[in-house]
Amino acid sequence: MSRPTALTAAAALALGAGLAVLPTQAQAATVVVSNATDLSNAIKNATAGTVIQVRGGTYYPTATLQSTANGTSSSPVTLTAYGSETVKIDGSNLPDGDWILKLTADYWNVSHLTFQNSPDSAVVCQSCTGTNWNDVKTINGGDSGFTLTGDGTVNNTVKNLDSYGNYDAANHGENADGVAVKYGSGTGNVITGARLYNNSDDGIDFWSFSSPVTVEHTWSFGNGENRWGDAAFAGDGNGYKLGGDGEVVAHVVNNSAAWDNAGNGFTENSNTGAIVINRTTAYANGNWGYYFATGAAKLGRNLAVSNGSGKATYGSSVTSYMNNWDSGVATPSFVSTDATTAYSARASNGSLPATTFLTTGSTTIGATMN
Ligand SMILES: [Ca+2]
Ligand SMILES: [Ca+2]
Repeated sequence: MSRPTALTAAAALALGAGLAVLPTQAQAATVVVSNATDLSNAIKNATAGTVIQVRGGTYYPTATLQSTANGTSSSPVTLTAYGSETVKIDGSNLPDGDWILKLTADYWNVSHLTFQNSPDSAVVCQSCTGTNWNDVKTINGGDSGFTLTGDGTVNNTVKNLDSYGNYDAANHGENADGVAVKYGSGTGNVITGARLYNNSDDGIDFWSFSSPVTVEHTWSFGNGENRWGDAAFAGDGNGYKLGGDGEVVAHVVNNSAAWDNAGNGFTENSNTGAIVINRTTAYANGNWGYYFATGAAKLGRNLAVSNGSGKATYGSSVTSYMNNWDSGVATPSFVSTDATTAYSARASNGSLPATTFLTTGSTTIGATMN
């Protein structure tokens, strides 16, 4: 009493038992891979419901891992580490200009993977709908760490991303951001729980993206500093660059922080839309804490301290209320200005590490740093 299996079917064929045609075998629902070739094939050949589990180790693909295979909302494609094993996918053997992972696909869940040393961007999701990224790292690459781009970029969630050390040498650091949501459109995209730091250009950049993106529980720090000895360094170093290229978009940033960025903590970057910035903290950035000179941003309950150019500068169309630069609003003291714990390992559930850095205990103003 055994069910037919692929093995018995193949054995029957070998025995000439009359099976003229074997049906095309769909990729098994769960695929465990342990080398770069199998990883590449599994990604390329995925179908709705495929679960790709990557064994621990460091993988060196020689071509971009890519797929155009869609999952569905009820049967997504899953790409994740096997068990609790540590998986690094390293771009060191890729040709110049290549990305490590490119999806032009819908309904993928990607988690617990590190993408490092890419010649160009590490991860690019192009015109993706319904993808979920959880506990992914994009580090030390040659352009932006994590990118959403293209029209039809809808309902994607990037949760607990660490993106750092990215630097585009060819352009002297001008372009490599921690997260880039650029050149496209589509609603429902959320970035939450991210640490975006020590990238050559900006922490977050929404250049030429024409639909609102939501950011929350995110830390953007140390971006735009020349850490590469580049004599012609051109990184901008904004913590949150919330627009550009003439798009008018009401992006939203809640409960997030920017510190030690070379440029502004938070900036509209000429986006004249009604950007909402609520309960954030800008500390020790090189230029302004908040720079909203031309648009109609709504700035509420934000805290700016020790920024090089000052707390905030904004035009007459901006709504500013209950920020520590508004009249009658006190500046609470920080419990700690030592950022060391901000670099600590994440909690076991992937959330930001516990810290007192930049906390104040206030229930009315500034980021809560969690
Ligand atoms: Ca730039
Ligand atoms: Ca940028």
